[in-house]
Amino acid sequence: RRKPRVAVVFGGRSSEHGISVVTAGAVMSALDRTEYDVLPIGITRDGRWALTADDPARMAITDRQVPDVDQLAQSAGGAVTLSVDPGNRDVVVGEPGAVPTVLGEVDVVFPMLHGPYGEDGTLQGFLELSGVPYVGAGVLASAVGQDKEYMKRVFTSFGLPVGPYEVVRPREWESNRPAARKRIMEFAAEHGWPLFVKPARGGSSMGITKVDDPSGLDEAIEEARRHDPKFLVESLLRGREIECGVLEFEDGPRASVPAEIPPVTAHDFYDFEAKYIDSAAGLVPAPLTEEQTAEVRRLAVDAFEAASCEGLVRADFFLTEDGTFVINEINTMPGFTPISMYPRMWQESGVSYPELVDRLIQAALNRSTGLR
Ligand code: G1L
Repeated sequence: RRKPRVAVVFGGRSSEHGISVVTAGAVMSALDRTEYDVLPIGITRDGRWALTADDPARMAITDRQVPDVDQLAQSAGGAVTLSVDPGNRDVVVGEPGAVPTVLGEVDVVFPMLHGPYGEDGTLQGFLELSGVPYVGAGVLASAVGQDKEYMKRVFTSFGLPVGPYEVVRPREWESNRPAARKRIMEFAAEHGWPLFVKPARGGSSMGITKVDDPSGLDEAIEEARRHDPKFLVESLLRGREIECGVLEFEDGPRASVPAEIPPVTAHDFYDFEAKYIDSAAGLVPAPLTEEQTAEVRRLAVDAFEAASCEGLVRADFFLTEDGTFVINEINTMPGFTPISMYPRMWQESGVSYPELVDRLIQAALNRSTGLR
């Protein structure tokens, strides 16, 4: 029996290029080499694909320097063109213009790219067309997880509690700003200030502004629209921030113990580790009552099912002052270093980091490919 070959795809044209490289290195270190062959495929900051060395040590942060696919690619002989032959899942690499080399079959892809073209369903669609199984969310769940409007619409239609929001589409903003502003002002009159203005798509907290009064609105909208022409307005939800991990087991999705993210302090905000590794500060398990814990775990699995997730998801909630949970968002590609919240919640639930990586690959391999 041949060992399954796992292609780890990382880097990419995103502001989180470095953290993607670090995370891919951690996944590669955790992969049991007696069970799997590993093919590291980096994508440079300008979008070229490169086969890099199987050397996780070089993918770690050293002296506060975040690694980079360009560096890794240089030492591995430079960038190459790379494609997947849909017929037989062969990965083909070649210097531009030269005779391509067939590297052989890839059995499963571990996609580790942040934002557009990585976690929004486009890479997943390419892998579907190529007939290659891949870890994590499919096309639909990835797209839902990337679009805050459709995320809320899906949750609402499945009976999950969401906070108040208003959406402004590009056509409305471009053709009738006064109407859009009026709608936002009515929203503020009903729900109060401050408001949060957020780009509809895109990860992390990029492009999000807290607006305290009407004078800051237009600037916040401009900032959000630099990331996405569609934006959302949300009200401030007072309460505690609770997260829960969901992982697909052989018999279906299960929820981890929940975690609590304490309010951000000025120090944390500028802390290098906190910013780049999405780590540390969370309390695992969250200090909740038994009933609250059961409730948030049930909601997390419901969110996984509502968005048709596969493999894993991290569901983020607010426990509001009246004691009810509201779902804020799901993340189909959560922070995934061993000290990130998702792996920590599973560690505390009895699933180690290497076991997590193994379960995700097994779930991907067990999924049928093609039409389902
Ligand atoms: F493939 C998984 F398991 F679904 C997966 C892929 C990527 C989980 C988590 C991530 N996370 C990342 O790639 C990132 C946080 C480094 C950037 Cl989105």
